Amino acid sequence: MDIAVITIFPELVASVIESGIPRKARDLGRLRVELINPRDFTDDERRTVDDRPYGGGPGMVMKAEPLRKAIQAARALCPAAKVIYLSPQGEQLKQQRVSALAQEDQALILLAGRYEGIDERLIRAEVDAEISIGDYVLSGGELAAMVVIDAVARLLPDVLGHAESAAQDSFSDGLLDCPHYTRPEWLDGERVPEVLLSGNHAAIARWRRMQALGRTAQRRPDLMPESLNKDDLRLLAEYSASNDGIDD
Ligand code: 9WO
Repeated sequence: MDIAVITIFPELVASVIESGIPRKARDLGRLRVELINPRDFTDDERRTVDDRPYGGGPGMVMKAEPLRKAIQAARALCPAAKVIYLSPQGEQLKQQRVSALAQEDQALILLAGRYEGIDERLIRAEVDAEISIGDYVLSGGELAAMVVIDAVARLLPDVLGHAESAAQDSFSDGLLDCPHYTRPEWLDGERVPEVLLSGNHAAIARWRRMQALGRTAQRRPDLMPESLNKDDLRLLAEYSASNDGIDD
């Protein structure tokens, strides 16, 4: 999958592909990330990419022309790419959208704004979609672009080993994850749940599903499926009745 990121801080975005899963995806040839700096498409000595907002007010606005030229350069590297602007005004990113982006395998051009934003006429002319990673304002779109790169990279073929992809499946249905434990068996007077020491894989899978359902109902009821099958309803009832139970 080809991703071009348009940013005046390429060194910030470069860090996301220097380690971890995105690095593995790149090394496997499953991910290519190009970094394009709009300052390289300016024609003044100061490499100016911003200017004062019409109508006055605080902050500066990113000029259209350097961004337009940067997008053109990105399109030359990533033909038929989808242009995504990372902004607080965008559609909130969810795992389903990440899966769709990874499965479509359409090249992406991620536009990371700075200052107070981008000239609206550039957005209208060049942007296909706006994505937000949450309801807060950052210093720029770069961290959001890195989130998209990391989340998509994990879903590219061969990137996650079988064990990890199995774990991936455990909450790919939108539930929160179950709790995890590792050695030592006792920590601060608390022992690892007995079932996890039993070696009974069916019982372990059942316990993990119960924990995922119970924690989701407790912490993020908005993520709960509209209807649960008989087995899940029973697990949820067991969770509620246990000491991990759901507060009424
Ligand atoms: C800057 C500013 C300065 C003075 C007064 C008001 C202001 N608003 C902003 C602003 O919103 N800057 C944004 C910085 C413009 C678009 C790029 N930036 C950004 C993207 N901040 N946060 C995001 C973002 C992207 C995706 N998901 C969440 C947040």
